[in-house]
Amino acid sequence: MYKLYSMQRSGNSYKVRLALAFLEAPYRAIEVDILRGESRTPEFLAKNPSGQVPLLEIAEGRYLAESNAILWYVAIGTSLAPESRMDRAEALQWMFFEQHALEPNIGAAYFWLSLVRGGRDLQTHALEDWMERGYAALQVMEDHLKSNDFFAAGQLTIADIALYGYTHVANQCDFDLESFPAIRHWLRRIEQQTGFVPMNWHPTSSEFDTLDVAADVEA
Ligand SMILES: N[C@@H](CCC(=O)N[C@@H](CS)C(=O)NCC(=O)O)C(=O)O
Repeated sequence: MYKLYSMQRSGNSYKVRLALAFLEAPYRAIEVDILRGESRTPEFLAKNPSGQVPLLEIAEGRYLAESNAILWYVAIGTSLAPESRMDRAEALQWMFFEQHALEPNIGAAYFWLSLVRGGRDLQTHALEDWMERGYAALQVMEDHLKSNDFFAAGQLTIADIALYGYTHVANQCDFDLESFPAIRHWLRRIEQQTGFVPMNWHPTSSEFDTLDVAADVEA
């Protein structure tokens, strides 16, 4: 069974939890509170030198970082990972877009405005840039979705899951989706897919441990 180090309110972590839910793949979730520095302890850095979640332990001591790499790993061989050369490349195209155009802007705004107390005051200098670039990314997505139901291969794939992670919380960090009707329809389309789980969903308590409990188990 996979072991997933993740934080409940991290969009990057949610992307992986959402894919595992669609795939009905069992896993043990270990909550890592990045706001309390739990991803920067020597123990965690030994697992992922980047000090970030999500992190998937595939087998004893075998770790995979980067949400979109994890999405590919868990989805290969399923309908969530396109098969043809072009469909795969297009899924990757959108997943790179997610990491350079969406996540650094809407993800950053979500982190500082929604998760960090006083974050708005700490980041006033950056907010304007995040808004401008975030809206530009949303416009690119809107234009694609005007004539496509999904981002790649004409069906739900990990490209949609990657983009859903932060787009669905954009309204929680000052972005107004009113003028992006195609995005709003796509969000609802994802939410109607069989197996969808919201960001605040977590596996049952027996499978859901905190970092401390996991440390005890491993000791
Ligand atoms: N490119 C990485 C970004 C991961 C990332 O930024 N994770 C954040 C939470 S959403 C984190 O762990 N931050 C803690 C830190 O950097 O100390 C991915 O897609 O997985």
